[in-house]
Amino acid sequence: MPTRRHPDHDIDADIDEGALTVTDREHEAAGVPAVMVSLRRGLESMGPLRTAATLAKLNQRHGFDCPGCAWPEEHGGRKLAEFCENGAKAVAEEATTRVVTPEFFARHSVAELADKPEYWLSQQGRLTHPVVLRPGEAHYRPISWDEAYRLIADELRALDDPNEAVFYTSGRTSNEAAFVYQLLVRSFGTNNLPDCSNMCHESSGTALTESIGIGKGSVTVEDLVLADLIVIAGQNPGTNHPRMLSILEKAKGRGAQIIAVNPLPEAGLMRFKDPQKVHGVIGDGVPIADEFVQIRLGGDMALFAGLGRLLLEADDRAPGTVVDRDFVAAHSAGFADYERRTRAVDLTEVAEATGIDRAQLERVAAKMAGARRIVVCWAMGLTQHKHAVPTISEISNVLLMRGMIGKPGAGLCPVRGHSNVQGDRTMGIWEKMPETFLTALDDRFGISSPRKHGLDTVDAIRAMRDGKAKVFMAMGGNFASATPDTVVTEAALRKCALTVQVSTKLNRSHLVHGHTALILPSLGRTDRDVQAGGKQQVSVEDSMSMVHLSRGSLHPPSDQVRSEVSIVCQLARTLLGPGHPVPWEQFNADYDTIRDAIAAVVPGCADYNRRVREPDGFQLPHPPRDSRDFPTTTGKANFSTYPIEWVPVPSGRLVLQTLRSHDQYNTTIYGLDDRYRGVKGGRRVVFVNPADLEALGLTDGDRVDLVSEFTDADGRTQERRADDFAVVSYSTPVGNAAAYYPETNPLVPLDHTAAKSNTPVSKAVVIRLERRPWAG
Ligand SMILES: Nc1nc2c(c(=O)[nH]1)N[C@H]1C(S)=C(S)[C@@H](COP(=O)(O)OP(=O)(O)OC[C@H]3O[C@@H](n4cnc5c(=O)[nH]c(N)nc54)[C@H](O)[C@@H]3O)O[C@H]1N2
Ligand SMILES: Nc1nc2c(c(=O)[nH]1)N[C@H]1C(S)=C(S)[C@@H](COP(=O)(O)OP(=O)(O)OC[C@H]3O[C@@H](n4cnc5c(=O)[nH]c(N)nc54)[C@H](O)[C@@H]3O)O[C@H]1N2
Ligand SMILES: [Mo]
Repeated sequence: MPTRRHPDHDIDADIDEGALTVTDREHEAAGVPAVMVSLRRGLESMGPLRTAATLAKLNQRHGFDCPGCAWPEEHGGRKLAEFCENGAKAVAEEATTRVVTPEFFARHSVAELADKPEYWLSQQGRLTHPVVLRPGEAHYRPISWDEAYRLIADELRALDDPNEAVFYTSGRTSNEAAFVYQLLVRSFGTNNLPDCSNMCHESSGTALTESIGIGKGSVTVEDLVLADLIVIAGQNPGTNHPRMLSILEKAKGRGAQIIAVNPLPEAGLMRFKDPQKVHGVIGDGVPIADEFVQIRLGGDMALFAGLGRLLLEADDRAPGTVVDRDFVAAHSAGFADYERRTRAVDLTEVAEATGIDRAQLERVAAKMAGARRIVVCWAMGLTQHKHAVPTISEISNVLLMRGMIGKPGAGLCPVRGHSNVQGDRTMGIWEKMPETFLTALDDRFGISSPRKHGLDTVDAIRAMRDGKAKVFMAMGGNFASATPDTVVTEAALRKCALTVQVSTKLNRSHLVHGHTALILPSLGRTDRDVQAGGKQQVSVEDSMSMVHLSRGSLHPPSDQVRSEVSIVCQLARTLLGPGHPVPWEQFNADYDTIRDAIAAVVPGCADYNRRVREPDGFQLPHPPRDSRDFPTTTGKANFSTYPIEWVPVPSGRLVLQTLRSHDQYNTTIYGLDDRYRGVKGGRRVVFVNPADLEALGLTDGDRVDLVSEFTDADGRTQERRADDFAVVSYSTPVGNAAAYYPETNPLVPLDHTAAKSNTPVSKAVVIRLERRPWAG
């Protein structure tokens, strides 16, 4: 078994942004370069033995679930290599043999580390020991686990009210860890459980709960393969869900049409070479999209409303062929209002909002009218807008009208981000879990969970900013970098009495800290997890509600690294005392006992221990998908009639979307290249339409500062800055720009959030470009 190596000196990631080069963007995704990149990354971080051992177990029945995205595995015969380039990178990042030890913290002060870019921090390796930063000190120093638990417990007990503590979760936490974590937090007395989902698919959950009664997607992988029309809106699968591409190719092989709705011609949407097939490795690849709808940022609600009108008109011409009258009558509510509103949609406004010409709109409508099985997929391009909830409801409207829910090959497919973000919600990580869940929890354990709703991510930042929350604990993630309005958020975190980060790797949130700060190193998905009761396994839920086991097998970075379950259970024992009714010690020793509790509390999880051990796990119930039952307020699927909103571009300004490069996992930066978009050696770039550049008197390569402009509730204009970006002329709609997250998070105003879901509006920030004074 190869052991972790202690580097002679810290890994100096090449962070020279001066080396930036921009070439033509690539027109296709994957193929040979993708295989080579994944192998190279593996070899660099893990060496040959570990690379072979990990990649062979990735997403296999007896292996571990990929810590990358939440895309499901295919049932039945899994391919030997059920992974993708970016999954392999995610694994290499976690299984790296580089380590961040107490000596590392002795060498580097917090102030020094706070000056390093996120990329450098990402590359230092795995955390090996619990460390503490005490008030007034310059360095993190080792602390024993028991002392760390006591410190947290003391700070929590010193609060005037449990609601002064905030407990964040990122989406990699297993079901078992999530379940015990929310149980600890509710036993302590608060529902302050914000999570990354608040910034991610919250808008999808909110919209789908209103329209179909459950906030999860209604399709399986098999449905995608059976579909004859797949719409992919606001999602970049070639980078963020690469395993989805082979499913799309399969669907295409059966004759499916694919429509891509995106401001950018993303490589994975245009052409695809399957690296796992010989024909994918040579040749030109498979064209993915039959129709590329290059939509303006935020134009999707108008698009789907316009399509709704054209579909109603198509039905007038051939009654009963487009509108599924039986479905509408038996299963839906609100169709008459929807029909009235939608017939009056102004198609000129649709053209202005979307930037799509009438001919293309009619072509897309004809495809939607003619298809018998439609799936619509989406991700952050739809959820991170002011009008995200109405936009997703509008998609629902169109599918409901066509009766495309609860039948094979059709449905709604929000494509989730983090590998277990959906499972964490199922397990109770939510600031407003329903009463039925809380009652079941209380009944099982004899506790009394608080009923007052907790804080979500944006409200948690406000509470810390205003001194109303004083202890911040994070189960994974990188709160300081991932959240909006970096300057405000960092100041808020610095006001806390205590910040606690349970992490696998070093990140900025360790350096933006409260008066006292703790870093608690945890096992990741790939690590072996041995407790008093023997070797443990955990379970996760994918984007399509499949729950299955994951078993890590690698030697952990040090014997001082603990599992998330263990950290929660030991903290709970210290905080809640020996008389507490939850069997924390038993939970810690044997995760089967946690799964028994999950079976008793979480809907759809009966007999969890047995079912999760079936070869492909089991699927959680989804009433609309399974039986066309809609657990909404009306008991039917609800049509909605929100007023149509879109995002005009103020004159002389641009609307900016913040997105991922091909070489990052959220705030973890793998490298400085965005191969598919032709950017190499740098991340501070802003993609702008050539016509806008001309109008602004700028040329390719000019250096600019990005200044965001936001009008607050009092009508005042606020400005925020992110300095020194190179301009790249790019195929994006006129008036719409793009730049990478998290470098652009300082530009996203805290109060600019989606109606109803409170998700930060990361895909429509009004900016102006200011030429840097010394640039040519
Ligand atoms: N390798 C890798 N995989 C990942 C991640 C990662 O960082 N790296 N992150 C994971 C997470 S947490 C998530 S949530 C997902 C994110 O997956 P994506 O949602 O694909 O991520 P983004 O990079 O934000 O890309 C948004 C896409 O939507 C488009 N878009 C932006 N605004 C609009 C709009 O108004 N309308 C339309 N129609 N399109 C728009 C953009 O051009 C871009 O193609 O990926 C997950 N998987
Ligand atoms: N501007 C802008 N902002 C955004 C977005 C955007 O598109 N634009 N996207 C938003 C979205 S969709 C999301 S999901 C959030 C992501 O927000 P987060 O989930 O908070 O951020 P990540 O970068 O995924 O977190 C990375 C850190 O998680 C830790 N980690 C990794 N694996 C594990 C594990 O197994 N256990 C533990 N305990 N820790 C682990 C590592 O220490 C690593 O440094 O960002 C959001 N922010
Ligand atoms: Mo996400």
